Amino acid sequence: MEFQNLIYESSGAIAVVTINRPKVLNALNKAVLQELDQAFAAIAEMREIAVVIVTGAGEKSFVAGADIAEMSAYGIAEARAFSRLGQQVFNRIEELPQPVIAAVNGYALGGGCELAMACDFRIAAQNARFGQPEVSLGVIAGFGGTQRLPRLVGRGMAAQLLYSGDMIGSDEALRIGLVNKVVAAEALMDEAKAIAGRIAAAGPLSVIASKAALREGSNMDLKRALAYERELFAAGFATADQKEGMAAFLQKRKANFQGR
Ligand code: CO8
Repeated sequence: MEFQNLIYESSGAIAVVTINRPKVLNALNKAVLQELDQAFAAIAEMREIAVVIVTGAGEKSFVAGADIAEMSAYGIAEARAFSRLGQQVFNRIEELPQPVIAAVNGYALGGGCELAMACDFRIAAQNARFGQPEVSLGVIAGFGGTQRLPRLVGRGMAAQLLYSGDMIGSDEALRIGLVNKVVAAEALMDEAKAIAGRIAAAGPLSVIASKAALREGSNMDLKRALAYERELFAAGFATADQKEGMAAFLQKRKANFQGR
């Protein structure tokens, strides 16, 4: 796939989507959001891709937010449409069947932090910085930050970050559960690919069902969520992968999953 503002690469079952506007620290304008929307719509149909990694071009920034230059002249209607577009794209990432890992290689501010939070989990470089600085621009987070941040780090910490605009470093992000792991900047992509490789080696239908249970269940009460999990669990027993996975265990060999 060819884009103006993104780089799409794949190797085996792992795809890497790189936001590529390094001169403006990979700020998200409408064009980038539209391309992300196209890229993830296409990846959703690619059965050969098991995992996606999202990162930013350059050494300094993952994504330093929505494009302030583009937004500065917006009126209410354009702001609402921009927020809707960003939310739609990030929902698409959250609803992508395959897992998405954010490899956060520097600033993840505003819309950048929101993009990282729409991914399934986050691995950060030591120099990563996170924050929702919208209040310092006279606006609020509008690509899901007020909703995904408290779900990830709890309401108290989300309130502090959203009201103060404070930036936090990677160690604090690890401490509050915003990221799963912090590694040296030069090791970031290798680490993300190593985790992606382990996911890609698992039963693909099981990974897709686990993501669906995690995502859909978090929007349900526990009783309904457990019923949903039960149905997905039972459906697994209609697959060839279940037969293969359990036979491989009993025969003390590595499973060869077919994704059916
Ligand atoms: N938008 C546009 N341009 C940007 C952005 C951005 N978010 N961030 C950086 N840039 C540009 C700078 O203007 C600069 O351009 P130029 O070289 O032409 O002057 C270039 O990138 C390099 O940036 P700096 O010179 O500022 O680099 P520093 O190392 O000095 O500082 C910072 C790095 C701290 C990251 C700084 O650039 C910064 O504070 N950036 C803005 C961060 C921010 O406030 N992000 C939140 C944006 S708002 C948002 O994301 C809202 C999302 C929801 C929208 C809702 C719909 C309406």
